[in-house]
Amino acid sequence: RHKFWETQPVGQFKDIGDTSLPEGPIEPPTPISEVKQEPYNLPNLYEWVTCDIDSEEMCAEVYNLLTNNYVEDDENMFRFNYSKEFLRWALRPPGYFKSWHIGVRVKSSKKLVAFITGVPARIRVRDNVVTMAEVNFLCVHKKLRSKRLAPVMIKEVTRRVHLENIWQAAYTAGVVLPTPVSTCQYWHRSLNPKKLIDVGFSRLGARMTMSRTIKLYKLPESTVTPGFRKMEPHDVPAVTRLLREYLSQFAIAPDFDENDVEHWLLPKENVVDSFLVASPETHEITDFCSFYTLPSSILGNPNYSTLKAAYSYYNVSTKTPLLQLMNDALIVAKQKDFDVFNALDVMQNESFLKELKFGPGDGKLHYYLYNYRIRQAVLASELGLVLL
Ligand code: MYA
Ligand code: JJ1
Repeated sequence: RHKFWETQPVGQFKDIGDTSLPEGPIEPPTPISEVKQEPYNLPNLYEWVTCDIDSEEMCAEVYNLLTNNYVEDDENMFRFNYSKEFLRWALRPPGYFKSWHIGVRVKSSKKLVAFITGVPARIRVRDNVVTMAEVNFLCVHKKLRSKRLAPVMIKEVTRRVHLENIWQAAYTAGVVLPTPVSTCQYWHRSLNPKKLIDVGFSRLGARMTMSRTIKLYKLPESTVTPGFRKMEPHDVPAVTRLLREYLSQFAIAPDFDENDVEHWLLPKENVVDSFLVASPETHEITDFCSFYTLPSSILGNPNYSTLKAAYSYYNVSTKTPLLQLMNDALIVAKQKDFDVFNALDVMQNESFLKELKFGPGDGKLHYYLYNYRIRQAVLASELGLVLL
């Protein structure tokens, strides 16, 4: 069934329920000198390229490939449209390796036709902090699909990760592969219901009119929590402490230090937004919320070309109820003109989704680990990890 994945060190379907298998690495590391030193062979017309995402020209090529060929919904109405600034952010975290930003070109025309990336991350799985690659942005041009290019790309990124003495990876996908460590549901909160309905992202509910729908999703003009403000650079140490403590309760979560928090959570215009609650008296930071900006192209609509979506990222509540904190996040997202606020049912998100009028989407997201066995799939609510 899975000619490629059956050959890889990942949990296999046949092993589900086998409690004799130990949790942890599936195969041991090998000496770096034994890692294949040359790239895998591509079909003759193609060549590998290491993408310099700092270069405006290269970044534009990657952006164009993804804009035209990356992930779509099941009815091909929307396609993720990661911005160049977002790609630069996603691909250059602390300690990143340029060699993990891998493209494939047509030799003759130099056209970029495929892409895959890794970035390093420390991820805690229960009690063990493991250095991993987070693999993302796997994309093969539409005209080159089903030619088994993806397995070569995955093997090549694996080889380059091994060369850095890293032996595990984490990744997410909308498709079922051997074998998910967890499966999450997407939820959507309408901010601009008229546009969402006009473009086919959502539908008028039964016995609902447009004006009743608009009223249903109305939000206050401004946030309600005293001390709610944008995160600033001087907040990095306090946010790191708050987030580390919060994430410690989940089975799988990133092990963020201050450098990671500075990179992943300090606000970056049109890329990531972060807010916190500072006690008006003590200035103590008690709560935190964040979301990232990922628009989708609207395919074939005469009136609209882009859906502006915010995606829930990391949220921590210790004093402000999570429901109120997230309602404030919705209010700022609305102020910033987002059309929809998306969230997965990870961490404690279930506690606010229904009450804040999110509805379940038609998409699921499966989480995977490479070369790390989990005895039993974890619940979405035990996941403390959000990939981009
Ligand atoms: S998830 C986002 C993936 N991208 C898209 O969905 C964009 C639109 N689609 C495409 O560009 C193509 O359809 C892709 C497949 C490139 C996805 N993850 O070349 P093929 C397996 C893993 O003939 P194509 C993301 O970016 C498939 O089961 N495997 O197929 C995370 C089959 O294998 P098997 C996938 O359609 C990526 C084989 O590929 C995926 O032309 C994490 C078919 O190859 C998928 N999303 O191309 C990658 N889709 O026969 C793994 C299909 O066995 C990283 N396949 O079933 C692993 C860790 C590596 C590092 C390890 C370090 C230690
Ligand atoms: O966005 C998604 N679905 C939308 C649009 C559906 C359009 C028709 N297929 C959706 N809308 C309903 C919203 C409605 C609002 C009011 C309340 C009730 C709900 O369901 C889905 C997620 O649900 N997105 C996708 O399918 C995109 C792909 C998701 C998997 C991506 C994995 C790749 C990432 C790897 O890093």
